[in-house]
Amino acid sequence: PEGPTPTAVATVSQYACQRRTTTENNNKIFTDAFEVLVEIYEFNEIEGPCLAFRRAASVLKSLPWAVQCLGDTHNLPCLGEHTKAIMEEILQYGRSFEVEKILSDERYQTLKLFTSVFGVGPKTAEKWYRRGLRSFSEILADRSIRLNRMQQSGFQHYGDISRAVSKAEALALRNIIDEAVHAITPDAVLALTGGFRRGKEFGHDVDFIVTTTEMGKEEGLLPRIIDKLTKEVSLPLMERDWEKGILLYCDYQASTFDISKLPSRRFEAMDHFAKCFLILRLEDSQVGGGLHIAEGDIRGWRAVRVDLVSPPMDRYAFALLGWSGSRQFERDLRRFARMERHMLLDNHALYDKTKKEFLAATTEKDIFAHLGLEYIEPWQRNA
Ligand code: TTP
Ligand code: MN
Ligand code: MN
Ligand code: MN
Repeated sequence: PEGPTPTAVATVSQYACQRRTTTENNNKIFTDAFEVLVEIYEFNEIEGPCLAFRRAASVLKSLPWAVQCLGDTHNLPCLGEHTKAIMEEILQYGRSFEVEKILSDERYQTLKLFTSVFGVGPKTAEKWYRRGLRSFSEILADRSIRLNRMQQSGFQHYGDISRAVSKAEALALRNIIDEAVHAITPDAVLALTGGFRRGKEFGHDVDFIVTTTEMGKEEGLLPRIIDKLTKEVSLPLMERDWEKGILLYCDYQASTFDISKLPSRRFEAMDHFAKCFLILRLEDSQVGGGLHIAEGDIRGWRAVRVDLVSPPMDRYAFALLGWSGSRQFERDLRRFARMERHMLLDNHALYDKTKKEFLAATTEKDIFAHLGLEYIEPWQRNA
């Protein structure tokens, strides 16, 4: 095969933020297997191996070549005994028996199914599994289960929101939101972030940062956008099948941001910016090239998950870096900052523990420079 060989490649860092990882994955047969193991360890709340397989998958994703034999991996970081045993199985038999056993396990399958519903996390899925529930129809028929509003929407729009969002759909949504925010304030700033900023062709949702160039004016911006989307109708009255606007679901969380707080050490903790988790109705006519829906679907619209986050402008670079992902890239940025630089990084700020001061940034490049890291472009952050 063409392309670089293992020996032609320089040392691979243990940190994803020191690797360039595009959407092209040359080692999918291994990383798909690792991702199943990550899931099952997550369901079982076993952190160590979960992290180990996440890191291993991330290292293999960064390689511009495919691993052909275990010998190819001897210079690579983050590949432990268990990881190599799985890789060996795959190299030898084309599949891993340990992974296949998990895939055919009823508990794994059920938890995977239940957590695929918007608003259902591993805890709830486990609770339902323990009650003996195995399917959506059993959940929906169980009178003792009270679904929250998020889960109700999750079931209501399950078909649509479990279907991938295309880049064309993401761009159509950008136009809709762009129009809404600029009608509210001419100095609005809107940025597509998340997976689509990293160059992905498909995503599970569409993520945006919305703010204003004038500091403080971003307060109240999300409620005004939400209000506008509630009133917005995409079809003439006669043709609408709902009396509602394009806003099908909205969970708004007001800002709890405190400028004086040190960056959080817990990555999984959410940031403190105002944000909303939405489900929007997107019309076929709004998407260049049409909706990404099933053949034979004649509704002419689909539901899409959209996240909006609204940081104050002086936090923009940190929010953009934090919301561009990937999650593994973010984890390793923070770990690198802490372990290698004695600094604390999160979606709000960068703090130097040695100098006991916050480091200002107006661009992502400023943050990489403060950390003494080579700049990694968004499309190289698919760790
Ligand atoms: P996601 O939208 O979950 O993931 P993604 O866009 O990388 O991939 P997908 O195509 O599946 O949607 O999250 C995007 C980034 O946002 C991710 O790096 C984590 C970050 N994020 C926060 O920092 N805080 C939050 O509260 C949430 C929900 C996400
Ligand atoms: Mn996303
Ligand atoms: Mn995701
Ligand atoms: Mn998201």
